[in-house]
Amino acid sequence: MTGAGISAESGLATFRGAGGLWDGQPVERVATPEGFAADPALVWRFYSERRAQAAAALPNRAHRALAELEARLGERFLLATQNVDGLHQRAGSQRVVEMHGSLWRTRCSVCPAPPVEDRGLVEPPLPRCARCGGLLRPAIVWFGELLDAADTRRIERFIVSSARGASRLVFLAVGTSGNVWPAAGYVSLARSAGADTWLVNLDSAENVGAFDHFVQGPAGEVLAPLLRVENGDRGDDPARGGDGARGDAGPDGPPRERGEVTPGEGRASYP
Ligand code: BV8
Ligand code: ZN
Repeated sequence: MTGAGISAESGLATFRGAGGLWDGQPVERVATPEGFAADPALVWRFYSERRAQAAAALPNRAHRALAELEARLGERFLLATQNVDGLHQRAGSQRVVEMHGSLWRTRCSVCPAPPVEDRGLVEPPLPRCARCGGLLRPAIVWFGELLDAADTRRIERFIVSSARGASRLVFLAVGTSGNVWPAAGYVSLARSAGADTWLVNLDSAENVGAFDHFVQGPAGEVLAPLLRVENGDRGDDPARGGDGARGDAGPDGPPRERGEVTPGEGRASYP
């Protein structure tokens, strides 16, 4: 499960905090259906700027680490992202669920015409649907809107079915503050399914208490070594729950990673 933090080292702003996306624009004006109804030009300007920024960005080491992990685990891996920037796919990830939609798709705000690929920077006059003449909008899940049921079903099925599998499920969240639902709730579903839960994040998170392990630091620096993707040795690799890491882990879980904090136990700073 990834959030805006994994794209920070690619130069894309996160949402919260100083200089965050919500810093410039009040979320309800640009990321809600009501905001779009009130001022569609403002919303299209906001998303066109994000398209321009994302097009100019490159996937970073953390994106690549997850793509490499997928290459190793195949069907035993699923990446659910809150990000709409498409950098995971550009890093080579294929088993990706874009729970909040994508910057690179546009759909009709009125009729159920299927979304279309669209990389355009939109200015007035705003584009309209060829089928019903309704205003087109970014195919993004805004606040107050339901996620696509097929996406939530795919994530939930992966968690539940993995719990029945031979090897232990590992739930890894990277670069997310755990503020937005239902994304913030999947760690608890995974825990209840017996998962070993890890958070890799620059700061603590709203739902940090739901994680067995918190590795604090920039994802671009800590994720690849943690996943041992680059050098492929099987050391204490949380992604190999049930073998490798789990097999030789003591009762208090896998050996501590540098910068790892077990929630509730003081803060370790990442060197
Ligand atoms: C829905 C698309 C049914 C737009 C987005 C339960 C409780 C409370 C509220 C709710 C609830 N259930 C539903 C709600 C309402 C709402 C919600 O969650 N509100 C929150 C704000 C309280 N949820 C919804 O509306 C969802 N729909 O539930 O429908 C319904 C409907 C009505 C009423 C009830 C139910 C739809 C949510 C999806 C909205 N769309 N994105 C766009 O992108 O423009 S959400 C958007 O914001 C992102 O996609 C992402 O999900 C979220 C931002 O969070 P993060 O990605 O975590 O980013 P953030 O900046 O917060 O944090 C970044 C982290 O990275 C930081 O912690 C930082 O430390 C770290 N970091 C920074 N740099 C690095 C790093 N980490 C590692 N390395 C680094 N280098
Ligand atoms: Zn239409």
